[in-house]
Amino acid sequence: MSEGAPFKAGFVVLLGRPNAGKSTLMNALLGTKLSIVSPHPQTTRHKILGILERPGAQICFLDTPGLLAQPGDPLQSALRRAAAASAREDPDILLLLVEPKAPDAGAMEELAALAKGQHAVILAVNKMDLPGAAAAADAVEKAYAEAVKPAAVARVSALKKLGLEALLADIEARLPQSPPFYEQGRLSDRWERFFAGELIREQLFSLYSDEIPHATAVAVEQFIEGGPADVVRAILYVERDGQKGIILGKGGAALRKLSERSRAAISDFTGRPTELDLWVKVRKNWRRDPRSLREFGYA
Ligand SMILES: Nc1nc2c(ncn2[C@@H]2O[C@H](COP(=O)(O)OP(=O)(O)O)[C@@H](O)[C@H]2O)c(=O)[nH]1
Ligand SMILES: [Mg+2]
Repeated sequence: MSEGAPFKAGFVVLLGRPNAGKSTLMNALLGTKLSIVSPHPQTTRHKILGILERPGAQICFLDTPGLLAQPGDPLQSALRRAAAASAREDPDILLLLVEPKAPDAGAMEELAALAKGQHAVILAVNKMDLPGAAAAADAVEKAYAEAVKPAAVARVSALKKLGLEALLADIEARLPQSPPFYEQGRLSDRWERFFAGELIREQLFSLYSDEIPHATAVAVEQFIEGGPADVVRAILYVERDGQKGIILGKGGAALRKLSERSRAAISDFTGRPTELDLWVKVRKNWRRDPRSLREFGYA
């Protein structure tokens, strides 16, 4: 920041198809793992705020669940609506994230419609570390230049942390003058309790086949700080008895592994020793039940 330059602050919504790398990019920009990541679409179920402090600016990123092409159940529809709604809440910048492959006409049309508004639009082509990415990026950028007319284009690799400084400069240049929205040192507007649930979900993605993490909701019932260790108690809600059996595994071995890995991840996140008490319950077809979707914060 040059001497006396006015402070800037604003909101940047990350939008794109599931798996474009939105959560990986937000984490890379923040330098902290705030949003959980997996190779499976629809890992992100909440809008997650990540606050980046720069010498002259506060950049507030909002990671979204991603615009799924064809929602298959009420949970997926709710996630899709939430992602589209963040774009309509008039952020200062809409950061469209795409992969370096032949442009997906459906996605482009949809993003072009959402990009209409007050905000500046930045197109970022992610996964530039992949072979053949440069040629594919040329084609995607050309198509988006016509359909969306972005104010700036960036090529990045969220995974290898390439191109991030240039992207941040593009973002900062387009933020309005404003005092910061959040107090210094804040990383998010959510509490550790929320992230504990997310870290458990991330372990579900890494330890079980696809069906299980998608069919599971995590409710953190208790998060007690202090003492020799924080005490976290969480319930995994699955849709059917069979899924409960899979999560438990033979003699409960699978659940013990899940529990130990989740405990370690939560402890890494908070920087404090943690005890984790995990339970599994069946809530029949919760993904189709509006009350359950509300209860778990998805609608
Ligand atoms: N090769 C490569 N893979 C990436 C990159 N960014 C994300 N990924 C992978 O893409 C998958 C989806 O990432 P995620 O951040 O969960 O995508 P989201 O659904 O858009 O939030 C994960 O397996 C990531 O490791 C990247 O820059 N390069
Ligand atoms: Mg995500």
